[in-house]
Amino acid sequence: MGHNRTIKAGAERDAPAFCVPNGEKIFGIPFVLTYFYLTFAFRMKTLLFILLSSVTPYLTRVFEYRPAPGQFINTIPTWEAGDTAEDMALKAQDALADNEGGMVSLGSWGGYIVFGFDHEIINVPGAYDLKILGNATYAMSNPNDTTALGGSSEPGVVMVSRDDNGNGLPDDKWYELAGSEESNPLTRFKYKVTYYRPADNAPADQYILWRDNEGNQGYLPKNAYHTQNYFPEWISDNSMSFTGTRLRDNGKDESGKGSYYVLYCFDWGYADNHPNVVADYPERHASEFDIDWAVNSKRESVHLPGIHFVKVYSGVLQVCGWLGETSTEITNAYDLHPNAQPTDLASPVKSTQPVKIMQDGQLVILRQGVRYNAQGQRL
Ligand SMILES: [Ca+2]
Ligand SMILES: [Ca+2]
Ligand SMILES: [Ca+2]
Repeated sequence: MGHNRTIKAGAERDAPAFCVPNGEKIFGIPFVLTYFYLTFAFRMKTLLFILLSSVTPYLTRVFEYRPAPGQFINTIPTWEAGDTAEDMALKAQDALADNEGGMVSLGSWGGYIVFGFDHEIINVPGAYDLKILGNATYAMSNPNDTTALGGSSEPGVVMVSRDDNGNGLPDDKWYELAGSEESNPLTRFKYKVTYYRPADNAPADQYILWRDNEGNQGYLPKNAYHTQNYFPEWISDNSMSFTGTRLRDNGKDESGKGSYYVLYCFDWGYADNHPNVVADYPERHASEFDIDWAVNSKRESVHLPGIHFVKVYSGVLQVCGWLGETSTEITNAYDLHPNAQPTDLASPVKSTQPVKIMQDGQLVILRQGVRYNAQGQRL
């Protein structure tokens, strides 16, 4: 066939295979026309893809909701007698999916939610890819007039996963997104906490016992505002364990007498950390995440072409007086560029190159989870 002969001839001439002599025909059609048709068809396919990809940018499914104990557990969302873990995941989904705008509380440190989207969120190079909304606010006033941003920041650690085996389920490898506390010496990796079911007559200030893998222990107190059980009712075991990254305590009693706590924001890279919209500081990209922040369990940067699943867990283990334990809340999440197309569908490969990201208008180089500026100085 002319088509094959043309390619061979082209190869022998050490020229591009589609370099067809003037007047030659492919499938009986003049080459120039064929080229035009192919280009047209390709553009139509692209157009069709965009028209047919009626994806919603918002999260569509909650696969798992496993909060740690806390003052909003069994109420946000509400547990009703007989509800199982699956029922509670569905309730969380009803609250969050498809831009519903409800809220889910993750309880104390480690408590988590796993949700997904109806499409792959593409890791657009050099761009933020995902936004996660919570209920953090900045403090209206701070008696100590500090310039640090704070208020009700309850940072949650974000993990991402790609549906590599294509079964639609989050049973693939997970990667944490390394945020601003990645190189903080107070950040504890591979941390583990176990919470114990309280006795019916447990005192309010020693309500839920926790023990960690470093030999520490403490209690989550019960407060007067929330009188329901704080241990998830649908969990039949007498303890719950969680593992992950524990971020340093961010709460401070600025009144000195326990009446006014400020929970300070970390710079970037955590959910429920900054307000969802920071109109005065659009460059802050509050609550936005770049898939290129992903690190593996050795805290080495990895490149993911895209993700389907997100896990968020409460990242701080602290109790702030009458405010109670710090717990991440989630209200929504969405793809920042839902019409992006997959351009690189290769399996995740460990990046040997440093990742370059833009942060607040500055070039930041992320190398094995550590941030450097353009001059190579550690940030
Ligand atoms: Ca990106
Ligand atoms: Ca899967
Ligand atoms: Ca919160």
